[in-house]
Amino acid sequence: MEKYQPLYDAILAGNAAVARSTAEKALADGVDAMVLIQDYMMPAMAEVGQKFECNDYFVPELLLSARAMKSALEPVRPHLSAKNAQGAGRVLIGTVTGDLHDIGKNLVIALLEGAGYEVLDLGVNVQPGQFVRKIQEKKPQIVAMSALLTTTMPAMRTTIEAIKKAGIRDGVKIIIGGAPISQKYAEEIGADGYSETAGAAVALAKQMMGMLAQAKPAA
Ligand code: B1M
Repeated sequence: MEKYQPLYDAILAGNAAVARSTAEKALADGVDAMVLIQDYMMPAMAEVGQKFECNDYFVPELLLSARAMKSALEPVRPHLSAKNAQGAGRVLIGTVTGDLHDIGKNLVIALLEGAGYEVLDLGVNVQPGQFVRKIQEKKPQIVAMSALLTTTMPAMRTTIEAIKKAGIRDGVKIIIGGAPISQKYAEEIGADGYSETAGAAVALAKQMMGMLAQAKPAA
């Protein structure tokens, strides 16, 4: 798989054009989309994070690498979705208020769509009221929240409280994730589930859909 090392290198170097063209070439060569994400794209972002921690990279480099990652993900996404049936359920997702990180969220979206979920993406910096209004309007079965900063984690609790206050908590399952989040934190704030990775979010969504089906009164 050394052949696609330029994809890793391009994300690390923040070269969006090369990241995209290498991903396209790999897909055309028949490389599995999940292999590209798991073996090249995610490890590259992990190294970007390490470089930031060592003061080797600063915010401008992070922004360039994030742009390269997004650029590579664009051609990869349809290859995840095409394989699976639609109709698994509807998920509303967003990065919580104050938080601009969206790479992890976008991977969660790509994998959920690949598993047949309809995903409504609210984007980043999503205020609790926006979650509430969209739940009322779109009636998703699952609400997913992402947070990457320890300072924005509490916005997940605030959002759950706003959903409760609006009287719509019982109609949805709430799942959360992001680097600083844990199962313990999910339990503490009253979320229904936590997943450490984007891949695990798919299994979690399936579990949530099963719980909703069981909770339905018999006709
Ligand atoms: Co930021 N940043 N950042 N950053 N950034 C981190 C998170 C940080 C850990 C870096 C560090 O110091 N080591 C640190 C947070 C420290 C803390 O909170 N304790 C940090 C900081 C401090 C900041 C700023 C404050 C920096 C500054 O301005 N001085 C600032 C804050 C801006 C804001 O949000 N208000 C900031 C800004 C940025 C950029 C905008 C430059 C850029 C983001 C660009 C973008 O997303 N479009 C950025 C980046 C790139 C990072 C790092 C380097 C990489 C994050 C990433 O994309 N990882 C990050 C360091 C790191 O993570 N090592 C860092 C790859 C991605 C695939 O992983 O997002 O964890 P991740 O997602 C995983 C799982 O967590 C999970 O699935 C994904 C794949 O398996 N997952 C979910 C995520 N969401 C989920 C939701 C689910 C389920 C699973 O729902 C059910």
